[in-house]
Amino acid sequence: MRSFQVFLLFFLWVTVASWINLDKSESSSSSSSEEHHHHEKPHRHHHRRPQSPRPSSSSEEYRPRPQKPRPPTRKPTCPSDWMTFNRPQGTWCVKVFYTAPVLQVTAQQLCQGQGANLTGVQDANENAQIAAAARVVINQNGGGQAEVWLGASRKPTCPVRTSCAPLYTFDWTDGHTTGVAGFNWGPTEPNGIIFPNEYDSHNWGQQNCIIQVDSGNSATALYGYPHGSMDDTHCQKSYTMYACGKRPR
Ligand SMILES: *[C@@H]1O[C@H](CO)[C@@H](O)[C@H](O)[C@H]1NC(C)=O
Ligand SMILES: [Ca+2]
Repeated sequence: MRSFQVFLLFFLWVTVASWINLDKSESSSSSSSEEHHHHEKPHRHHHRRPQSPRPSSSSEEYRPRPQKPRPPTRKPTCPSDWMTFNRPQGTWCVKVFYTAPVLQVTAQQLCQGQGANLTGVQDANENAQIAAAARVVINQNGGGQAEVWLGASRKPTCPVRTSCAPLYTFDWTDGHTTGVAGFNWGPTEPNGIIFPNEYDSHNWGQQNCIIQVDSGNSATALYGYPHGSMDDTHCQKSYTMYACGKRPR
C-alpha cells in the first residue's frame, strides 16, 4: 500500500515535469517568432503542487497569445479628384490641369510637385477619358481649343519622320505606361517638323514632345484634328494644359 503511494507520487512528478518542459519549448519557439518581444520570464516555472492540477488555471495559461494587430490591408486608391485607370501593370491615377501657358519641362515640374509625372496613355479608353476630362476643364476656362502636355519623348533612334513607323517613334516617360496602344496620332502625325524651316525661324530642332489636342465645344481641335488626337510638337512651345499621372497611395 505504501509503495503504491510512492509510485503514485513519482508518477505525478514525472507528468508535471514533462508539462514544464513542454511549456519551456513552447514559449521559447513562440517568442523567437515574435520579433524579439519583451523577454518576460514565463511565470510557469513555479512549483506546482502535484496533487492539484487545476484545469481552470491551466487552461488560462495555455490560452493563445493575442494576435498582433495586422498592418492595414486597404488597397491603395487614387485621390477622389483624380481618374483611376486599372492597368494590367497596376492602378494608375491621372488628372488634367489648366494653367497659364507653360513649356513641357515646366508642366513636368508641376506634375512632380504633385508627386506625379506627365502621364502616358496606356490604351484608347484612357485616351478618351483624358480627352473628356480635358473638355470639362476647357469649358470651365472659357471653352475653345486647348492642348494637353503628355509624358512621352521621341526615341533617339527616330531622328527624322521617316526613321520609324508612327507607333514606334515615341517612348512613354512616366515610368508606368507601356506599349503603343495608347498612341492616337492625328492625321499625318507624328510629322516630325524640324525648325528652323522656311516657315519658322525658331531654332528648336525636332518635335520631341507630345500633346493631346482637344476642344471644349467641337468634334475637332487644333488643325481640324479629331478631339483627343495626338501631335508631336516642339518641347519649347507653351500650352495651357497638362495631364499628370501617379501611382495610388
Ligand atoms: C517618374 O518617371 C520616372 C521615369 O521616367 C520614374 O522613375 C519615377 O518613379 C516616376 N515618378 C512617379 C511619381 O511616378
Ligand atoms: Ca507634329
